[in-house]
Amino acid sequence: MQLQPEFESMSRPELQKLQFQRLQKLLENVYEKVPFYRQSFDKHGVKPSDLKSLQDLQKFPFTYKQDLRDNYPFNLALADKKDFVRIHASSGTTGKPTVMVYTQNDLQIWSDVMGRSLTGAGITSNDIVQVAFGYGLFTGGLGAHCGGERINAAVIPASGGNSKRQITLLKDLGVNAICCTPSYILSLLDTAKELNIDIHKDLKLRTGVFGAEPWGEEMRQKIEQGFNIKAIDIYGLSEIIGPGVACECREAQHGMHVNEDHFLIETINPETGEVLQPGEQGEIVFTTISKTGMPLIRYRTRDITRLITEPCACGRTFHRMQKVIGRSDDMLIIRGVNVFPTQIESVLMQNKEVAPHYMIFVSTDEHSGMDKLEVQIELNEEMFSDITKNLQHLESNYTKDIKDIIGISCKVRLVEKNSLQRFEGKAQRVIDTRKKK
Ligand code: DLL
Repeated sequence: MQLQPEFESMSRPELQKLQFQRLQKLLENVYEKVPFYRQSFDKHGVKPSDLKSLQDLQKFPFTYKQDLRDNYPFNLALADKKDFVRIHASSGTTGKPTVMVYTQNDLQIWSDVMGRSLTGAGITSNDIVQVAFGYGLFTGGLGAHCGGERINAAVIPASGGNSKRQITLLKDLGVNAICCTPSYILSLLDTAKELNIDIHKDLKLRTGVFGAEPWGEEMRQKIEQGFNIKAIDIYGLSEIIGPGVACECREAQHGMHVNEDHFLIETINPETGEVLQPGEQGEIVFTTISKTGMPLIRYRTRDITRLITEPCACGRTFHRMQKVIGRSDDMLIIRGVNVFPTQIESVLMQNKEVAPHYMIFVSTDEHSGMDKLEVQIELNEEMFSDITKNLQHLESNYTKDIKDIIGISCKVRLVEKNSLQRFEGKAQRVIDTRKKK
């Protein structure tokens, strides 16, 4: 099902025409009204009139997170302050937060793309949707909320946390769909077990829409089996609009359709900046072509994935992005080898005795000065009670499996159920205490 088939199933030539018109207007507007873009284009020797086709976007300079920081809080805005109607911010680990402003037009776009995403996930006006993303400066809560209302679903603004109450709401109100981070739904699964909830009898959940952090296919299986639902991946970032930049369809669950009438997507080689062919893995870059608050030109997301341009069974013509492997800045370089935490996760999730909770510790070995990697894994209840199984044997199996995938050895430590931290929002599974070299 599609909310706006007139856009979602547009022919590619029609879509490209629309994209070109919007892009041309945007470049002219930002060049005229935002000093940062005028300077940046001038420095690069390009003018809006150099855009003769969509391909020509490549001639324009990138925008980085640092540019948002340097222009804190509103210097990148295109709109006048009187036209701002919402402000979100991302905290960021270092320095100033980045601030995003929305006009009425932008909130409408956001509701539309979130409404499309929830519709594509199979949610309708007959459904009750529990939004367990955090509400606040983070865009997850309000984004999913407005999308749910856009499609006339009944929205419960539960926000994150208070897991027992979340389960009570799911059960008592007969909730059909939930939106939260994949790590939080796993934590809710534990709570449901603790409360002796019979997932099949007590709950009416059929859909989960999960995002805001990377999660692999194996994690999807654990969630789908655990809750007996379809688990749909949704992607977005505050700078571009929030959740709803791209979302999987229920039919295929294979790649997230990018709302290309609003967001132009490119994949680039993160080192050279060169634009890659569809299918090649690289960093995702977005240009927002219809926002009026704080539009961004060729924004470097740092997210690594690849584009799928083949037609999809659902009939949408928007290209898809594959599940995100991770952020280039989350990539660990351990003893010179590039490691994405999702690679380790994929090994762990393939094993039925592993509860879906793990932590990755990277440190410096005191004696050798070399990088040391330790993965702590929680075993599930059945496994722990099965004392006949040899834990050491399991540890060495996991060590070998992880080495097979990432190419370096690590220490695996199996830990007791409920001993690892749980997350209500985005998980932080990597603790890196290495001294900076
Ligand atoms: O996480 C917006 C969002 C909320 C998306 C709810 C989906 C659901 P930020 O806090 O600005 O915004 O973080 C954006 O999160 O650049 C990715 O690295 C990561 N991310 C978001 N969605 C996914 C996903 C929100 N489905 C950053 N898979 C992005 C992998 C994701 N990573």
